[in-house]
Amino acid sequence: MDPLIITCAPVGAEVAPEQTPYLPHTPARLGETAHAVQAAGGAMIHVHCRNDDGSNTHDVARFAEAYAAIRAHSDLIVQFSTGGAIGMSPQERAAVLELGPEMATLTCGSVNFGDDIFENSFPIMRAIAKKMKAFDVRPELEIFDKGHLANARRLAREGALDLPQHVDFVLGVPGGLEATAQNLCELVDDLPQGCTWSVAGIGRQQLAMAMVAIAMGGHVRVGLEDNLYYAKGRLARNEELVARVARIAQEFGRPVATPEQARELLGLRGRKA
Ligand code: KMH
Ligand code: ZN
Repeated sequence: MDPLIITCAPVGAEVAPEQTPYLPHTPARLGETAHAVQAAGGAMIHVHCRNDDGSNTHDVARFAEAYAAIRAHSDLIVQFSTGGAIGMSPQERAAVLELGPEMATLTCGSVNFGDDIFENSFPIMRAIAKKMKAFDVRPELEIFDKGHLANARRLAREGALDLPQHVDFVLGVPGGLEATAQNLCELVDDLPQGCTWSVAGIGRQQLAMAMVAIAMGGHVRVGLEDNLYYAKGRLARNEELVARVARIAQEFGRPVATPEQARELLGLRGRKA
């Protein structure tokens, strides 16, 4: 099996700083987290930004500051969110692509998101995909529901998206596909030829999904964006969640990818620093 790529999603848009002292909601704290995540075995960081008061922002200058802090403290693959937070406009979500990160997310369909709707109509997806091509940013396809892979194939048929790509299954969002081994296997069966994949289980399914992915030869995303707890009643630090997955993979006999090995596996090498 290929070395395991561990992605950390340390912030997200849904967790409030009041919920945990470990949310790295400033660029400086993101830089420190990136360092700790790489030391723990992480290869990629999925980035959302906050204002100092913890509110969500997709301000380009704030992302530039976060990007510089992460680069100063780590060699992680930097992946920006274009999902942002519920209520942000598509233009706001896509503006950060102008900074030219190595990767960014492309969510492949709308989905109920708790009591809200995370809106990703075909015009929104086409516009984000087009901007990714223009700024040479590699997409990671975010799949929250079964039909989202069909949407990605439709975008590819239209020429809006090149396939294969790296795909992340985000399972267990209330309103999306549940985080079960059976659902994960069905999604993997349905993957377009040549795609690599990871899974991000929400809440306490994070660890279970990680273990299934390690065994199946997929890759793993962990972090406070998706799960606040290390164990029942015990808040987690991002790097602890990464370290636990790295430890389990090593016990299993699966090596953990360095950022450079991850770039090789994802075909990112030589694209940009
Ligand atoms: N915060 C969610 C509404 C992404 O980063 O691309 C969307 C999200 C997906 O987190
Ligand atoms: Zn995200």
